[in-house]
Amino acid sequence: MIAQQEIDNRAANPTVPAEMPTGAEMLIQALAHEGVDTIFGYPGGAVLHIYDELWRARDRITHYLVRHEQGAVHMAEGYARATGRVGVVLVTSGPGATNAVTGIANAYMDSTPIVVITGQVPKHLIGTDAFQEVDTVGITRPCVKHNYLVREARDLPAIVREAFHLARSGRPGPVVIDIPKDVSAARANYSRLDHVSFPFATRPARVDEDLAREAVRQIVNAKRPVLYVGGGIVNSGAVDSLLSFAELLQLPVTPTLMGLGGFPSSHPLCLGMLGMHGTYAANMAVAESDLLVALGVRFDDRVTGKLATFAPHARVIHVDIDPANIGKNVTPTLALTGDVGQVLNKFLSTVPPQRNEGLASWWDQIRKWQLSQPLRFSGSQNQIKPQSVIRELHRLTEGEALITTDVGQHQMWVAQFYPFTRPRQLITSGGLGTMGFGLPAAIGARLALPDQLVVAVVGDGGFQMTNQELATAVQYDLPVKVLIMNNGYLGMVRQWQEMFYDRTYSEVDISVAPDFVKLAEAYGVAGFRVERPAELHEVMEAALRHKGVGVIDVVVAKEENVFPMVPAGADAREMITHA
Ligand SMILES: Cc1ncc(C[n+]2csc(CCOP(=O)(O)OP(=O)(O)O)c2C)c(N)n1
Repeated sequence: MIAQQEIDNRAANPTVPAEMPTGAEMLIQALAHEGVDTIFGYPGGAVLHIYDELWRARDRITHYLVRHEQGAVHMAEGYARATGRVGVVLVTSGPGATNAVTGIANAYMDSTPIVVITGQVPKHLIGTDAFQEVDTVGITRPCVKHNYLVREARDLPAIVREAFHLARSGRPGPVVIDIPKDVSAARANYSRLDHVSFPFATRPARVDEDLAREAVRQIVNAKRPVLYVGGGIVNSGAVDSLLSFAELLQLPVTPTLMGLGGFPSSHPLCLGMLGMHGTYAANMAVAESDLLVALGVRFDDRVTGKLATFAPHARVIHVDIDPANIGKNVTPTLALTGDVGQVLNKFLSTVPPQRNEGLASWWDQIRKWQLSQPLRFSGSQNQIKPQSVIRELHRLTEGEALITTDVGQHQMWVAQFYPFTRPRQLITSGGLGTMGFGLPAAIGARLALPDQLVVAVVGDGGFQMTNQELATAVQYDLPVKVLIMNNGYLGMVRQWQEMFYDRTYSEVDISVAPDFVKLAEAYGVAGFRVERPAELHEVMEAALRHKGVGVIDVVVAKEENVFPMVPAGADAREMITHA
């Protein structure tokens, strides 16, 4: 009997000799050539040739079989963000591709380098509403750096090369390669491409000397400067340069959610996170600053609030690698397009020996804001306060854990109460705000960093979106810990309803939920539960010490709110500091 692959081969190109490699073989070769040893994926009809080939390459490339394609992409994101390497995903056509879209959009918003390979129906069926056909290139176009529909097997090596280059260069992001089934079956000449010239290739632009000198002049002369730093600091590896620059000029620093860990939270120059749930001091400093130095940020609305009154007295210097970010939301008075690490190094070499008289009065003012409105919460004897759970987590892990989160109140409490000290220590869904991100991202991060304690802090809502990936963690012995902040509500939505919709709790009660300890046990995972404040320390300690995968269900106060809060679209000075 002729194998299906051979039938497809012949159909694809009857004249090509059988000894030439198939598209699937070329794909695997090209991936190996990129140094890929890890793929997260889920098989299906359109990728059978590729899976067949992958099986033969299993000593070089390990495939991690997930339980849902969204999980595969988040795992690749966790893997990429923990290491800076490109994460790789393989899924089938149609529903496989559409299930992956949330992850792709998430990676796009958070500038995470991943390559997603999707199967497609054979070329001659494209456009016929074939079984499991979907226009993957069309659907993903707005949320990828680039995507390809591969028409000829012989193009695969160059496309893979270029896709990896695009994913990791400039502002990193997702790239999709859509491969029709007949293309993965077709035979063609394989040429290892060491010297592909990329039409998109962007040579890192040299930092403009004059602009850099002018920027430093403005910074040195500013009376109320603030460094507003984002994920670009982490992606560029600019952490040391940022620290040196801030210390040299004694500049206050406020990181975004994506920038947390890009500057040590415990450093005296650090004002804490800014934005909707940022610290009072950070938001006031930005509101009163005369010079905002924006480094690797994109002026997200969760940071700026009402644009018209954002940093109203400030000149703005914006440094970003992506020219599309410059002037998108806020028009800078001085812009430098380029790698933020290189720009900071240029700044460092440009700082003149004479400075202004110093920032003593600015720092006095900032310290007053810090003292008047520190991050705080009221304790309780009989209810576990969610903020205290994060504090306890910080204590027990000595501040060293790599934390991933879902999206919601728990995510903001992590950002507020777990002081991150190193880049890539917090992996969270910032731009898209994807519930269900935490567990799969933790699995990917743990795989990349086998000696690292990885804790996914999740909501009881978000956990139920991807909890099936516990099976993946068990199958591959990736002992992540899942800390569920269980408030029985879609907490962040409930908070908005309490504050802005007259306490109309419309469709946020999720108290009908599985017993999370039993659910964990059903997956062969150790389950722990904490219901009283007095047990918190002991149970969490035991759970974190547990060698395998662990789920800790912490039953927290149901109606706690995240403060401070700048209401959406409001001026930072309209911040609500407490209930
Ligand atoms: C996939 C998805 N759907 C809906 C939302 C809107 N949303 C934002 S936060 C939130 C509540 C999250 O509840 P939970 O996971 O229990 O976390 P909590 O806020 O209680 O900490 C919702 C529904 C979202 N961010 N992502």
